[in-house]
Amino acid sequence: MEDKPKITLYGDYASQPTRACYVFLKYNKVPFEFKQVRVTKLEQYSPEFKKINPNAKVPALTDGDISMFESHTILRYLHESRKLPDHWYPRTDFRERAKIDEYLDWHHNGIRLGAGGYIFRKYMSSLTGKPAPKESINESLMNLKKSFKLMEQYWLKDDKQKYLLGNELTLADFSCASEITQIIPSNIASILDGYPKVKAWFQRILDISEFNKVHHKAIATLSKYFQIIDDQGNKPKL
Ligand SMILES: N[C@@H](CCC(=O)N[C@@H](CS)C(=O)NCC(=O)O)C(=O)O
Repeated sequence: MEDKPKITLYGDYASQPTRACYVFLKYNKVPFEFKQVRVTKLEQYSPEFKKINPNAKVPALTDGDISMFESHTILRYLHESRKLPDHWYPRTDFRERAKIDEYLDWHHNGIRLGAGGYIFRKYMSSLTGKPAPKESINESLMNLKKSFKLMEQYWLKDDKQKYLLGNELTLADFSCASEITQIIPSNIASILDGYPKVKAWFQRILDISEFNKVHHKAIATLSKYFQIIDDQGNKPKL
């Protein structure tokens, strides 16, 4: 067997894009080492980590003498360098690949803007000493609804389709579902009831054991922290 250099994934279980890369490695049985960089402890700003990722964000990855950041870059690199099955990100069918890229590019200013934005503003911003104003929390909620609506009408419009881009898993599924996980322990978990296709698709991903193990732990941990903040505020109207 070819001797590959050892992969190290740097990240935090509380980070959505870290979880996407972590689960992808686990699901595909790629050996790797995980080094925790705890964002709540601002470890992403340590000089050692900034040598790996000067952008000071998780996740980051090293593989022998190459290092990289941005979860979608990491996923694509792992797929190609470890020769993982084609369905994740087709090598020859550039049309299918374009549809996956379309999702991956939309992700950052789509679902992440809404879901990540809501959780950061509602729950995490107080950690920075500057809690977000109510209007900006509501703005994230609007973005989240817009994203869920698009998912229902576009990627998940066909009821017979199991995953975002068809009946096989692609990079888009793990990336998107990792972002949605954090909604479950939050005060807006019931928002998914209004988007039944998203809810059913998300449940299908959550039922994948490698995904479930990691995300179940994240939901439990976030839930304890979110509860403390929720006890101090009101439930928003959905
Ligand atoms: N687009 C990046 C997002 C990376 C990112 O924003 N990571 C967050 C955690 S989820 C982080 O490290 N935040 C720390 C900071 O901004 O200081 C990706 O997909 O990897």
